[in-house]
Amino acid sequence: MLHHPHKRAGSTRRRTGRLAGAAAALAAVIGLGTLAGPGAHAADNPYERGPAPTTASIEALRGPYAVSQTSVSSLAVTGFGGGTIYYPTSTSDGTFGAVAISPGYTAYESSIAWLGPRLASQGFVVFTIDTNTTLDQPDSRGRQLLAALDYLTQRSSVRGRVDSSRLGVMGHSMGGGGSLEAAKSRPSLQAAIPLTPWNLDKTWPELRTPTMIIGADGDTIAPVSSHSEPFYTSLPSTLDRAYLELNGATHFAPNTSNTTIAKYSVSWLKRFIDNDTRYEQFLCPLPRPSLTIEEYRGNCPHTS
Ligand code: 9J3
Ligand code: ZN
Repeated sequence: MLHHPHKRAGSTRRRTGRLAGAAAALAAVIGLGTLAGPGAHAADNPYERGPAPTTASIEALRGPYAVSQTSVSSLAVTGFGGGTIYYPTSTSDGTFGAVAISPGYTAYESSIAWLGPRLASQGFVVFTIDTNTTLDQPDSRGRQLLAALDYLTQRSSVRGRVDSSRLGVMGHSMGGGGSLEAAKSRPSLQAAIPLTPWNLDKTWPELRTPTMIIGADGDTIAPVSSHSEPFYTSLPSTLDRAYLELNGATHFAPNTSNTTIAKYSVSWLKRFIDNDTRYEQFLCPLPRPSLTIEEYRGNCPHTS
């Protein structure tokens, strides 16, 4: 976006008639059209990244950005167990929002690795982490997610690519419980997405972060009746919040590539980390039950 001054000078929709045609023709003649990358869309919203989304684009295995990755050794960090950073390769679109993702009890980074390139290719820096020990509890996982975000924005090799004011957290199971803990302790976080979350604390009225809780109807480890549903219900009714219950899914649905998880996660992160209202269409009106959605609850329209 930063190298497209023709797009920043005035949005396409403000040009009309012959002037618009002339501008388009000039852009074509000097080859700007072929330079236009994923960030070519005119942005009144400075955080908007990538082209206008479609159902196909948010369901795709990869989004518009090519992705690079770099490994972070546990020996090089404190407060969490290292991990892998996935990030858009291009430096032409300025900084990106970022999200840290924790695995669950006894599990490793590899168990949530599919989310790295899937989300980064849509225009986020994504840090999938290992925890200090695989037995760490949700409160510890929450602190570790925050330590990982601090490392990402302050010390990592990609810190210059990250907008430190636009951060989010995700996690599976105890890592999802950890994402609730992280949001509770750091209200400046812009989005949280707990995935089949597990936590002994059932009430989260303290959260100020827009939160989408994703549960699974067949989860017998963190049953939605005693985890995801009370977590969602306890969030402030004034908060932008959502509850997505996967249909025909188990506790381990977030451990393999899952298009329903991906498309709604991308939409939530875009809507609240990037303030990108182009994604509101996938969240409001509330998605209806389907072969993949058992139930969806939330507020519409969103208020933040
Ligand atoms: O991270 C998880 O999978 C939590 C579920 C669990 O095994 O809790 C039992 C203590
Ligand atoms: Zn509580």
